[in-house]
Amino acid sequence: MAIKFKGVDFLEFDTLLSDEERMVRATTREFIEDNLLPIIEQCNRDGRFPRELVKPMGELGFFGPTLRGYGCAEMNNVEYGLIMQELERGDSGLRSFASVQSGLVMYPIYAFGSDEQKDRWLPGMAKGDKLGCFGLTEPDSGSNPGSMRTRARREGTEYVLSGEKMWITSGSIADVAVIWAKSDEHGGKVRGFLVETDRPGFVAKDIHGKWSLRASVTSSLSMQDVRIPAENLLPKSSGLKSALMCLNQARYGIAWGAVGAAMACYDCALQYAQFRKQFRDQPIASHQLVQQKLVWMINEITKAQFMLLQVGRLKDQDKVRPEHISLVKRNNVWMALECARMARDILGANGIADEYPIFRHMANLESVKTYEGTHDIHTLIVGSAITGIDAF
Ligand code: TGC
Ligand code: FAD
Repeated sequence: MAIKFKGVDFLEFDTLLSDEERMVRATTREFIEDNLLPIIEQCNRDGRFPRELVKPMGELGFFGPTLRGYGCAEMNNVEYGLIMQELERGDSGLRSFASVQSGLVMYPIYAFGSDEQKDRWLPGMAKGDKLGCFGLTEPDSGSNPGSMRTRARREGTEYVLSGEKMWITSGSIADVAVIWAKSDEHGGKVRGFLVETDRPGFVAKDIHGKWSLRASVTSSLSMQDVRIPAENLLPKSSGLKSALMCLNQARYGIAWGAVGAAMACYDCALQYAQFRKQFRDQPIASHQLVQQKLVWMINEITKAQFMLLQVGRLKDQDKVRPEHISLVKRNNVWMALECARMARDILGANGIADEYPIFRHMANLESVKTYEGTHDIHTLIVGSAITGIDAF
């Protein structure tokens, strides 16, 4: 039944893209179709991250694609977004990996790191030779990271880090962790630290039993008096704001990625509805209620595409504000989850089988709705921007 994916473009969105942007999307799409789609259902069943794809992704320039130098691909933000869209059309887990590597590890090293730190880490990370993770969330500190307990104290030429981080993507496969901690030396202000994961006292343990993002590694990190050289402080990080600036990069990519997951669900449901017959030997696509669901999906996917393009162009001009990114993260992940639920419904019983990608996307999107700021936290960020009143 499966017909090759041709993209979703109801309103000639593609006419607003450059040849290069379309080419980056085509390359990523081909990579996912050739390399991820044939194995993803088994990875999801086994709870296995397809690590063998990391190096080829590095060769294609998928890591840190908007950074300048250090072997990065120097793309614009729409190209970056289109990569994330195509990765997540495959699986949110692979997009998650790329979000963390690019937006949450390479970006802070690039933006807040010393020249030595950039030279040491960025070229290897761009190639996929070195992997990173980002430790902000703690067992008792999720939506409100300012309440974190992890501490860094200065002892001579070293910092000593202690604390627990929770729900950390790529935690146990990372070579380096970007750890956010309150630094005694800086009056308890939050600072970023680069912690090599083979340091004594650093332990990463995987979280098992996930119903969502099964093809992604999620870990807890424990740090007991982990000693790092003083030069591992990210020198230009300053306060929680620096950590939140990293989130802007990753949230932006998630907003594009969610559209990829929505497209996968829409495309599958459309094909199924044209093929599956019920009542009078007619395809179920001939029923008005089924059409209504498909129209809802194409309508919302189309709106999301145009919002993203505007946010991407603003980002390229350095005019994007955090609340713009919150608006698209919030809207697009919600929209994708609704598409997944409607698509699952259209497939009837087949909607729960992993012969089709829909239930996997639906389960993944439940995490995507929560991480990088929950749906409701993004509501409050936009609410604060338009009213001038924080309601956290
Ligand atoms: P607040 O006082 O509002 O802000 C502190 C300072 O930061 C500034 N700021 C931002 N700057 C840049 N970008 C942003 N997005 C910013 N948001 C706030 C703010 O202007 C202020 O600056 P200044 O100069 O006045 O000091 O701080 P708050 O503690 O009240 O926090 C507000 C809130 C709720 C918005 C924030 O805490 C938040 O975003 N919470 C959500 C936490 C979150 O998103 N965690 C994500 C963890 S990482 C993750 O989930 C990775 S998943 C990866 C994957 O697998 O894909
Ligand atoms: P809580 O903050 O406890 O929120 C629970 C509920 O309360 C939510 O519905 C929330 O919206 C609501 N709520 C909280 N405060 C308010 C308020 N003021 N007003 C209204 N409602 C409120 N973190 C990292 O640092 N690095 C990672 O790599 C990472 N990867 C992740 C991967 C996965 C698969 C998952 C699931 C999470 C990951 N996270 C990561 C953690 C993620 O960022 C947090 O789960 C998220 O920020 C929410 O925190 P919490 O789970 O503690 O929920």
